[in-house]
Amino acid sequence: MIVSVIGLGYIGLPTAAILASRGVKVIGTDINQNVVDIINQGKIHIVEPDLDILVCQAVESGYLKAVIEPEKADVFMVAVPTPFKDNYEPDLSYIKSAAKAIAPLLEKGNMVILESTSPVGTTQKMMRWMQEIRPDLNFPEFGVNDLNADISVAHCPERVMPGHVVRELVENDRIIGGVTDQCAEKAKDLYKIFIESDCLLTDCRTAELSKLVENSFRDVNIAFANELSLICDKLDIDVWELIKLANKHPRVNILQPGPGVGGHCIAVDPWFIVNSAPNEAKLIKTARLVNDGKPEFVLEKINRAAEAIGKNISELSVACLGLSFKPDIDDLRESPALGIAQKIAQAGFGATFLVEPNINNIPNGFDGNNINLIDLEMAIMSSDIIVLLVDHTSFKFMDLDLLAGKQVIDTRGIWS
Ligand code: SAJ
Repeated sequence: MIVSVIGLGYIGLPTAAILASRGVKVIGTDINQNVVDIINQGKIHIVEPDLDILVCQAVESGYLKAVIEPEKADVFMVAVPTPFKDNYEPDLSYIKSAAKAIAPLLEKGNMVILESTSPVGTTQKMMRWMQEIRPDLNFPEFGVNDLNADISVAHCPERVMPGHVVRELVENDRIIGGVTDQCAEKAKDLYKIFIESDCLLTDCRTAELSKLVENSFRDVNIAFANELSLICDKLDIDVWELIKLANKHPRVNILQPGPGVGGHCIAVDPWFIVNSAPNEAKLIKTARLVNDGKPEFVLEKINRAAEAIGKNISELSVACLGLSFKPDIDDLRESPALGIAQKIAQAGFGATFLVEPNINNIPNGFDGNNINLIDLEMAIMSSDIIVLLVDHTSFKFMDLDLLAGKQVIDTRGIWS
């Protein structure tokens, strides 16, 4: 069996490497020549624990190779991005391109699996895009088992947590949503090659919504914590102590407030539900707005800290600790920490010191004077205002005496 994985990013590459490690021949495709070259050297272009070893072994053993154009295979797995457009409408253009690239290669008996997180109905749309190019092939109809169908199509959304991808790919239960029951059964046979836990069969529409609901559930719960942080600020109560106490109740489990919600999943996926059911998804939409409003609140706190010092802001320096969207990774996508740091850099302070242990250069999008990427201790010693934006491990264990006499805004509650 040959498996073609389209898109060698945070999900496609680990999936390709795990399959290859189980003795499946995998052809990974990516539109970025640089990514293809790096992988073919047995290296990786992202930061993810243990993935480097897995990819190195997969390439050296000859079971994984990367190419720029898809080639013939028995199974095609699509793991491309599904961002949203300016108006929060889903952008399915990457899936459409993948479908158009796969369609000419399809042969009777092939299977196509959509792994990308997608709005309800996308798997069927992907199938229609392929059918338009290949009217000679008999694609299945949603919910109708057909022994004469030439192609199997399913949606098997990924659910792995960045930072734990290699372990979670194998250990997490997996939802397998077929266009028909037959498609789901066939997809299960593939996933059982590397999944050690349950493969849960359903239809592709339910699978699509399940993935969106999982991330919306988390978003709504983080929004609850973020709203509490605003309430506590107004009532002068320590939100971290409050949550710790409330969580002692056997049926209460409040998440942690922060500077907002980032990443390419939780900050994006709930909009796909809002977009498809705008009148019904009221709570989900409000949660998104609460979480997206949190960076403004942090910026307001920084202004108040500057006022408390009583100097002109051009005479003050600010240290921004952390830029990534969550701890101990280099991923800056949709990062509220990055957005806040960029706004601070433009605000007219004398200097902005950035501390991000997981990157080596100042990212794009920083305008303003005197912006420096430096180490933690130096940044704190050189700054009047310290803004903790990401709970990186190294920040948790720093010498807190360094903070004496500084204005400190700890958006993650790690020093309280
Ligand atoms: N965050 C908080 N407070 C918390 C927990 C998280 O502010 O108590 C923030 C984080 O700082 C970060 C954002 O939320 O900015 C998202 O981080 P995360 O760790 O909650 O989730 P992701 O985006 O890394 O991964 C999620 C996971 N989904 C769920 O836990 C339901 C993962 O399992 C999914 O596979 C992934 O999205 C995805 O790819 O969809």
